Amino acid sequence: MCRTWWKESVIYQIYPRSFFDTTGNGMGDLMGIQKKVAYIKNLGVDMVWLCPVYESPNDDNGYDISDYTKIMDEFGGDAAFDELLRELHANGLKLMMDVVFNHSSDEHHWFQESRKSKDNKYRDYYFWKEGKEGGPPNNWTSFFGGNVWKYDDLTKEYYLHLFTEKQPDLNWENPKVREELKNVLEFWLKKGVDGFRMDVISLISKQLHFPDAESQDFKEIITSYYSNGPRIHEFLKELNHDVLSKYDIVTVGEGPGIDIKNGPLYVEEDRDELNMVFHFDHMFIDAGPGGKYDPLDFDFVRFKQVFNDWDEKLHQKGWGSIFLGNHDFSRMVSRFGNDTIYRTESAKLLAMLLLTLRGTVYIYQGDEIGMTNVAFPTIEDYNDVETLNNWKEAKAKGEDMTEFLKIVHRQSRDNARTPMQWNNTLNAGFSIGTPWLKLNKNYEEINVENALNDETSILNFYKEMIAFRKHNLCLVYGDYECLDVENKQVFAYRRYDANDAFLILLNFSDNSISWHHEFVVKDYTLVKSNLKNSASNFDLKPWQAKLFRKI
Ligand code: ISL
Repeated sequence: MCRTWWKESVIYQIYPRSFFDTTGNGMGDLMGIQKKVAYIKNLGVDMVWLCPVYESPNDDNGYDISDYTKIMDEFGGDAAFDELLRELHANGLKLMMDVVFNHSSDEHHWFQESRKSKDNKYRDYYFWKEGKEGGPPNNWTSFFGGNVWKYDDLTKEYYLHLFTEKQPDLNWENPKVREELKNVLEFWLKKGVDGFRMDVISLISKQLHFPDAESQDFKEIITSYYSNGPRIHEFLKELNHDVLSKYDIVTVGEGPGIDIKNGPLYVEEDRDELNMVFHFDHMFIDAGPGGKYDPLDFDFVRFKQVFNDWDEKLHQKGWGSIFLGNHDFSRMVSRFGNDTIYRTESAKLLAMLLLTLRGTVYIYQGDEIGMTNVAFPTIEDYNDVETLNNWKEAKAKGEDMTEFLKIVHRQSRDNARTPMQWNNTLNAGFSIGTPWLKLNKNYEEINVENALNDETSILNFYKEMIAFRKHNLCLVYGDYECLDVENKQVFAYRRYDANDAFLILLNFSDNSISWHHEFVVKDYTLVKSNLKNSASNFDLKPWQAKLFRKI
């Protein structure tokens, strides 16, 4: 395994709108991130991933871009970006941009032109089709509800949008589109950015005959119809060859429909496509046939199996990305931990999991202080387009909306988007204006200032674990072996190389347990735990995490 900076990196994901507001308009901005560079640096991370900051009408909070080379004014505009990049670099931090190339905004001038007439030179930048039997060209449903085809009266044709109707899909079949997007990458690379996260990159190549979907299961529809289209790898190789390979950068492709079979094809080193992918096998583990708003119980053994399978598949020629939360999912401590009586313990346990697996580690803002899900009392308090569309659909179907609100509490993307909790003053110190999304009321207790002042805080545990990983490259590159896979309570694994060996025991439950295995306690010495005064044995209290080194 050859050493590479991005394999050893810990990446901190920022959702700018919710990070820190310096202008008082209730929305975070780039100047706010700049003010917090010292905080980020102090965590010990190497790189910042910025969710989209470009010009956008914000139908999907920036994932609908109307100008790929301009920074949104509300975030501080181009000058604020240049300043932030300079400040990050001056502090030895790298920057990863989020590029949304599967679709643009309908307010992008390419689409504005494309709509105008069938012979407009931008027409083929998007997918336009005639209807079928008085309806849309096929029966596909959008990620955010409703049919994926929107009728446009002007030219009496439908255009494709896999997400909202304000996010028309770009036509990668058109070489001009590919050239435009390569120029966008070059534009940011020339400014000095250090990498890209590529939004829904698995969807860019379409099945051009647009067959009707013959399944009711949304996961199955994504895999069989929307993702991994016939030219996906050709398109990625072209991007790599023409642009990416010329720079010392990192790339991570996000992708619904990326699974254990096709995932390696995106990232194996000799294929020259991407460095890593974000797959969702663990993140959609509790999604039923209807998607995440049709939730299932959490299957812990399956959860472990996902990490095992991916490690096994990628370890020779590829590289994984390790994450448990982002701006699209509920808070990780509320999902995988216990966010009530064991919040601190379980948040630290999850930190230990993240920072002892093989792969590049991604930490989402606020998880380092154990921020939790929020339960707003009414749907009017929610902002996320996915949440609101699912609500409308459920209502139209006559579902019990009191029950549905409980699903919203559990699954809404707004759980992860409430403003960052800096201190216990007005609006958690996030903004002096009215925040664009309400805060989680628990900010009086859960906030950065408290965490910095408490040496036993979740934040300080993250710092310790990040530093420990950096000093023990065995935790980055060493082999991974899961032990006792069928155990319904404990995630147990070894990391080892020629010089070192670690044993990690994580009790994912509210009950104590004595872990039994052929390993002998006296061969191991305890080096880290999330509880004070932990004994160097295999007994685990509720949500206890222990990391041992082999003597
Ligand atoms: O958010 C999801 C589940 O709640 C996913 O289905 C998500 O829509 C999918 O993973 C794609 O996410 C990315 O592209 C979307 C954007 O809304 C997300 O924020 C982004 O991460 C469309 O650009």
